[in-house]
Amino acid sequence: MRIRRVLLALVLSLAGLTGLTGLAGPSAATPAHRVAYDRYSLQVDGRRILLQAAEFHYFRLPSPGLWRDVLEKEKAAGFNAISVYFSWAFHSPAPGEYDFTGVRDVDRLLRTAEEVGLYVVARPGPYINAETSGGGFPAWLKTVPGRARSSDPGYTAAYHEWLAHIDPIIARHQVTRGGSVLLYNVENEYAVNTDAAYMQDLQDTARTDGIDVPITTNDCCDAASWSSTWGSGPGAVPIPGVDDYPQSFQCRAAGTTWGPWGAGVTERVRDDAPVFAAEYQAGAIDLDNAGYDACRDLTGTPYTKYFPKGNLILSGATAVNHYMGFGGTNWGWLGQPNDVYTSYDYGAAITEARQLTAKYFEYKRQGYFLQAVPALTKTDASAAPVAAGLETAARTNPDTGTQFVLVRNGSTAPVSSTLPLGGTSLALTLPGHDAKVLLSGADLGGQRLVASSSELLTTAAVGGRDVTVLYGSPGTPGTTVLRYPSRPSVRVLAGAVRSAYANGDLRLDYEHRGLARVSITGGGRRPLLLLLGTDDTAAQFWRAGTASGPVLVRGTALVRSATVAHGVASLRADTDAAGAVEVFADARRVAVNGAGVRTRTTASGSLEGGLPGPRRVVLPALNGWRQRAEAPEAQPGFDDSRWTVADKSTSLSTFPPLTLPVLFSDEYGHHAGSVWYRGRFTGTGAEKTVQLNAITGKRGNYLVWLNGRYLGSAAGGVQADSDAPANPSPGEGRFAIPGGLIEPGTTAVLSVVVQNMGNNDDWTAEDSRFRQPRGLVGASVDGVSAIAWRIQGQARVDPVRGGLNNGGLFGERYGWSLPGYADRAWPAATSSVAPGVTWLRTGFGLDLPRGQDTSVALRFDGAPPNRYRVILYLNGWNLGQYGAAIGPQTDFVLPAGLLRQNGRNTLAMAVIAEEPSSVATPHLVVAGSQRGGVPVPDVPD
Ligand code: IPT
Repeated sequence: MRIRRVLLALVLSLAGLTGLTGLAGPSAATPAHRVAYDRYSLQVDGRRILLQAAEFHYFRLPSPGLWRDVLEKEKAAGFNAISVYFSWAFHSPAPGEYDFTGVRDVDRLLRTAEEVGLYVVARPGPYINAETSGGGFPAWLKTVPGRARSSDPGYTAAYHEWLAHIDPIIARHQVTRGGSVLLYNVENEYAVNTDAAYMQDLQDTARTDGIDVPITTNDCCDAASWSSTWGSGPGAVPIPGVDDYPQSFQCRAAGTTWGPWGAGVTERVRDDAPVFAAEYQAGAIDLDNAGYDACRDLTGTPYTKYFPKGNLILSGATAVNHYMGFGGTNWGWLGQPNDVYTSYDYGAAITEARQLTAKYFEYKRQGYFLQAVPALTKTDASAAPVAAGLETAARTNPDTGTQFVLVRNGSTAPVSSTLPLGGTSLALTLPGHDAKVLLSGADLGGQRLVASSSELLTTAAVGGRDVTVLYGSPGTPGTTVLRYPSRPSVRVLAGAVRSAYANGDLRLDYEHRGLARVSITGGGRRPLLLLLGTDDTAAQFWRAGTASGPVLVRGTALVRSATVAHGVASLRADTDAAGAVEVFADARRVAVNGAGVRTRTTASGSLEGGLPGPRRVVLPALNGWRQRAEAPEAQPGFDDSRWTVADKSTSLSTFPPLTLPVLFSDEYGHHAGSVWYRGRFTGTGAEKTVQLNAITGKRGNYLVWLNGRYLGSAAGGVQADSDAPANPSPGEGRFAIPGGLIEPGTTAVLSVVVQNMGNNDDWTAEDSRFRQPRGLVGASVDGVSAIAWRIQGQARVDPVRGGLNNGGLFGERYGWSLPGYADRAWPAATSSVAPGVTWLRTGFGLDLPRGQDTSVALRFDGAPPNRYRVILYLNGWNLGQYGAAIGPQTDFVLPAGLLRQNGRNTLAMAVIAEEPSSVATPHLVVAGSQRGGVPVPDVPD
């Protein structure tokens, strides 16, 4: 027994953590490859690729150990690529300063993609949109002359600096150099300022920097706006991509809306390049604050069946990127405030807490199918068979004759019909808003499929036979016809399946229910185990490739990878409950996560055993809070002599200051979070009103004091852009001055703290939007001719957490957010706070079960508060903002790695209160726990 264990351990360690799988994707440490393409598809070393990418933003998951977790989950769903924006702002806190270490280590990201076996569509912008502050432009770009997203020299010099840093990293990871980067995307939905010289320079610069994979760009909504230059002129890209968001972003409309933004059929733009769906909607931003569950509903399983399957056949796209595969978190001041709050969950198939949702399994059903039938990489539109009451469309591979037939039900009620396919008539029932892609005339391993009304999940050659999984909606009829030179022997192992053989065709009739099993031998072909399931039972299968062929697994919550050696099939798998596992592999024994599993051989020739579930997780209560009020800046005697004098009279913003001096925070180098202003003037005692204007982006506010007396607060403004009418007085606040507060002839001090929520994007490529100022844009006191101002924001860039983590609150400047800060002298929290800024801190220890992936979140009970807002820091990392003005969010994910899973943690809350308030403290919750997972090292402080 002991010896067997040691042997097993040896085999496992030899097998390593390799991510090689049978689904077409790059493999680790492979030599350089040749990339080509034609009108049908991309090709690697002459092999056609069907690119199925999931969009992933590393900057929204600040724990590099978890990148592997998400990438393995994408791979396990049948995706063979990720599409990745690289955010200039995330790496560059100031001109000339770039950071690619720690949570910014994109070389590690690309290495991880290689190890997992995923191609990468690299999207370094320079403009990325993506609901990031400035659309990825660093805020300092607002102070650089020259229209952004144009060939203006000022902007050109700035983006050349970014590309000079990011391109070499991308270049060394190209498929052509043995890496995983297969496509390089310049710009993003560049449609309004159509500066061809700029588009050309982006490509020329990439080529000079060593990019030799094909270049693409993603165009939006109306591809025609760029088609003139997409042909052959300057700026034309070789492989244009088109973005499609059929369901829009009004998540409250979930359940009642269906394709308000069109049919989602990707336009063919060039005849000599494959159709590329550069962004295909796979979730939604929460524009109407419905919460991301509603967004997941809006883009749920029916949507995911109907639209992407329709697009596959109607457009023939052989490259699709699903936006988002995993959304993540707008931590720190990363987000663009007008469209998103802290969570960027996106209603994606994988939640912000890294949990798999129902629609993940729909992507898996499709992903496995797409990789199972190579004939799909080369098809032309063909005449479709007619099925009464249903929409049909077809494509055919000109070389193999394999036909792919889309059958869709656009109504909400089920439709039963018959479809003539492969010389036979198939009975079909489609539930409302359902779609199927049916196959006819396909070679599947050693088998010949004539036609089927069931959809194909996958087919795997395992141990000298084919194991093929077909499925359909539960309770609907299914027919599968297979061709055999002579009569085969058919044995129904489970379920009710009728078979008949005539004229070379074996016809199987059944109802989709549970999982039927049919063993077919003889007939002049290699043996076949046919598994006939439903959507749900098919989705229980995982497929992983090994050096000696594929392995199929039924059960577990996730199979990350597999190896087979010396008769042992070794899986890396997660379980969320104790249960059975069934393994189809050319092996005699099974091991899961390094431990041998006792198995029996089933009638299906598989190995079946039981696996333990996760251990119970107990989270500590959060108590022992300590509290301290700050905002000494509000007091007239505060020493601000080291603050920057704000005395500029001009700015590059197209928004004219309402009063002078210019108080825009970016002009003084303060680009993120809270900004303080102190203004001095000599009073007469007759002053009645302070009038202020602040632009913060949506969701921001500001608080005002005069001579230490709190005057009140106001909502920050959003200056006009092409979406909104011009507002001559954005973010206006008028504050009455109490009698006697200003003594005649003395210096009065005005103190203002402004919440800068992040910058507008530059989607329309008009500088007026992107260059909108942040901070005070107007300040006057009636009868006062001049106010002398000083400004203070973020004190320094946190070397680990980066320039977007902190703003300029007193506590942030003096380390109150950090784990090492000594708060022992702070009194116990009362939770009642005065207007202004108050901090609460506590610590907690965790000892989460090892070898188990526990996702932890911070939860506030009840509705978000109206009168105060909270900035949350876990071990110094700004992981969210809570408050009714900010968004509906009450749960905040604490990513493992930032969260010390087996150690001490510090939680700090900066409470910014507009009125005296009683502050609710949060508690810890388990957002999911599975035995398994990947090792997640702590991110160093
Ligand atoms: C498309 C952008 O290209 C992408 O960056 C992101 O912002 C996405 O939208 C929405 O999440 S733009 C398209 C919706 C017009």
